[in-house]
Amino acid sequence: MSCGTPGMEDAGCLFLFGYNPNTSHPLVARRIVRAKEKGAKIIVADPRFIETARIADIYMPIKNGCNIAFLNSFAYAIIEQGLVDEEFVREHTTGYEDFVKVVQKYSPEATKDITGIDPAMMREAARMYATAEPSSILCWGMGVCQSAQNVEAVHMCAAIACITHQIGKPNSGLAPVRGQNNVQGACDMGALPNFFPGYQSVTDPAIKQKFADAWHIPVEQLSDHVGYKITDIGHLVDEGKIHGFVCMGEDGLQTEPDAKKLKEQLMKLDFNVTIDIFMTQTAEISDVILPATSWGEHEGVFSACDRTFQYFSAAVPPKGECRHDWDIIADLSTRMGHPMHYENTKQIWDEECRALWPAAYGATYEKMEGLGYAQWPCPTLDHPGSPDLFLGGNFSMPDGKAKLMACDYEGPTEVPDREYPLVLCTVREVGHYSCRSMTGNCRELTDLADEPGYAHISPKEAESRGIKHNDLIWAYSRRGKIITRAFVDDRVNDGAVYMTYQWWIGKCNDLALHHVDTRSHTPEDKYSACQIERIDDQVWAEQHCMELYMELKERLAVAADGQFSELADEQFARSEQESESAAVLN
Ligand SMILES: Nc1nc2c(c(=O)[nH]1)N[C@H]1C(S)=C(S)[C@@H](COP(=O)(O)OP(=O)(O)OC[C@H]3O[C@@H](n4cnc5c(=O)[nH]c(N)nc54)[C@H](O)[C@@H]3O)O[C@H]1N2
Ligand SMILES: Nc1nc2c(c(=O)[nH]1)N[C@H]1C(S)=C(S)[C@@H](COP(=O)(O)OP(=O)(O)OC[C@H]3O[C@@H](n4cnc5c(=O)[nH]c(N)nc54)[C@H](O)[C@@H]3O)O[C@H]1N2
Ligand SMILES: [Mo]
Repeated sequence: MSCGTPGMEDAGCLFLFGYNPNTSHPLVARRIVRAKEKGAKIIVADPRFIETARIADIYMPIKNGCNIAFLNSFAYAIIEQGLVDEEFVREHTTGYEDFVKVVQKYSPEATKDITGIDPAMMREAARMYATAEPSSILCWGMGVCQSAQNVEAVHMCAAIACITHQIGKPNSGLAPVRGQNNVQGACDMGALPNFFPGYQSVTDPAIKQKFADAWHIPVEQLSDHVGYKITDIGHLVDEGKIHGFVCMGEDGLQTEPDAKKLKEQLMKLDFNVTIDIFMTQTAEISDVILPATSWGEHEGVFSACDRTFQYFSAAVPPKGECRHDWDIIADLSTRMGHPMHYENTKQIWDEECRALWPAAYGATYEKMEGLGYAQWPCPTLDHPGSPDLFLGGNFSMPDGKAKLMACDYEGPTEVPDREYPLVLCTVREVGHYSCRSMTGNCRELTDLADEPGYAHISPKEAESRGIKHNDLIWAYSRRGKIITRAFVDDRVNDGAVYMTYQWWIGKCNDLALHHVDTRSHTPEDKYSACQIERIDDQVWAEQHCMELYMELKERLAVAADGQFSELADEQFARSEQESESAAVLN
C-alpha cells in the first residue's frame, strides 16, 4: 500500500474496487466507517451489494469480469471531464500519450454493456474520485487479483491515481489490502520465487554476491534462475519437472482451483512433505508431516498490508513434537548440507532482514516493542517509519517517474454457455478462514455455520430452478460436481453463483477453473462457468451430505493418529502436565 491503514480515515474519498472489507478485514472496515463519519465520500464498485455499499455515496453494480473495461472507462471519464492534473502528469509520469490512445476507445457509452454501468454514474464517480480533497485512496482486493488481466488492472489503478494526482501526498494512492495477516511479511522476507528478502532480485549478480557473502557460501551456490510458483506445481509434476514438494502452511487440495486434478498430480510425487498445524487434506496425502507451532505458540514479526512490522510474542509453549517453522527450516537446511543455527527470531530478524535489506534496517525489535510497530521504509535507527510512499511524486522507476500503462479489454477465460449458464465467483465469508483447518476445527464457529456451506444466488435464479432458501442443491462445472446449500440472497446479481472456498464438502475448488495469468500466475478464481440444480429428495441429500462430512473427518483423524508417534504421546502428556502446573502458578 502507498498509504497507512490508519490514514485511510483522513482521506477525502475511498474507492473500493473488488474488495469486501466487512467480511475480509473487519478492522479496515471500521476505518472506512470512521472515514465516512469524518466526511469522506465512499464509492463501491462490486457485482454484489456488499456491506460497505450500504454507506456508499455511489454504489456501482458492475458485471462480473469487466475490470479492464471498467477502469479504462473510468479513466476515459476523468480525461473527458478535464480532471487530469496536467502538471503532475508532465513532471512525474511517462507514457501519457500512449495511455490516452488506449483509453480513448472506452467511452462510458461504449463499455456500458460490458460494465453494466450507466454512463452518467461512471462520470459522476470519476468526478468524485478525482476531485476529492485532500486525497483519494483506491482500494482493491481479490476482485482485481483473481480476475483475468489482473496485473494489467493493477497497472490501470496506479495510472488512474497518477493522472488525477491522487498519489504522492499523505493518505493517498493505492491500497491493495492484502489477504492474510502476514502475506505481506511472507513477501517481504523473500517467500517469492524471484526475490531474496526485501524484494531484491535473485538474478541480479550484485545482490547475489551480497547474499552469498552474508551466508558464507560461494556465489555459484545460489541458483540464478527464478523459482516455480505454487499454481504451477501440478502441471510441473505431470511434466516430470518436479519430484519432491515441501508444502508449508498451505492446503492446496482445498484452496487451489481444479483441486481434484491437483490431487491426482500430487499423488504422483516421489516425495511430499507438509508442514502444518492441523491435519489437512494436503497433509493426508503427504509422505511426511512436520507439525509446526501456531501463532499462539511462537513469536516473531508480522507485516501488515500497509508495510507495518509488528512484533508478537508466544502465549503458550509448544506441545508434543511441534516445532517452530523457523526451527524446522533451519534443521532441514542443516541436514541438506547448509548449516543454519539460530537461537531465536530476533537473531534471524537482525541477520537476515535488517542487515540485508536497507529499508528495514531501522526496524529493530526494541523499536517494535516500544512503539508496537515500525513501518518500512525505515532505513535508520532514529527513523520513525514511513506511512506514505512516493511523497512529492518521487516514484521508484530509475527515472523517478511513474510509467503509465493501459491495455485493451479481453474478458474472462471461461464464459457461461447453454450447458453452464452461470458465473461461478468464489469469495470469502466472515465466519470461516481460507482452508478452514483452523476455524473448521473450532466448535463455536462450526456451530454458527457448517458443511456443506452455501451458494449465494439471486431470488430470480432460485425461483427459475424451483430452489428454496436453505435447500441442498447440486453445483457443477466442466471439472466436477458437489453438493451445497442454497442461500437466496438479494445482494447478489442475477446470472452468478457466489461460493466461499472454505467448505470441504461443498468445495467450490472442485468446480473452479485452473487458469492463471502469465505474470503473477494467480488463478482466475472470480470467474468460471457453472450450473446449479435442485435436489428433489432433501432428506436423502441431508443424509448424504452428513455421510460425506463424517467420512472425511474420520479419514483425517485416522491420518493424524498414524502420524502421532509414541514419543509425541509421551511428550504431549508431559507438556500437558507442565502447562497445567504453569496455569496453577499463574
Ligand atoms: N473471514 C475471513 N477473512 C479473510 C479470509 C477468509 O477466508 N475469511 N481470507 C483472507 C484472504 S487470504 C484474503 S486474500 C482477503 C481477501 O479479501 P477480499 O479482497 O475482500 O476478497 P473476496 O471476498 O474474495 O473478493 C472481494 C470482492 O470482489 C468482488 N468481485 C467479484 N468479481 C469481481 C469482478 O469481476 N470485478 C470486481 N471489481 N470485483 C469483483 C466480490 O464480489 C467480492 O466482494 O481476505 C482475508 N480475510
Ligand atoms: N476458489 C478460490 N480459491 C482460493 C481463493 C478464492 O478466493 N477462491 N483465495 C486464495 C487466496 S487469496 C489464498 S491466500 C489461499 C489461502 O489458502 P491456504 O494458504 O491453503 O489456506 P490457509 O487456511 O490460509 O492456511 C494454510 C494452512 O496453514 C496452516 N497454518 C496456520 N498457521 C500456521 C503456522 O504458523 N505454521 C504452519 N506451518 N502452518 C500454519 C493452516 O492449518 C492451514 O492448513 O486460498 C486461495 N484459494
Ligand atoms: Mo489471500
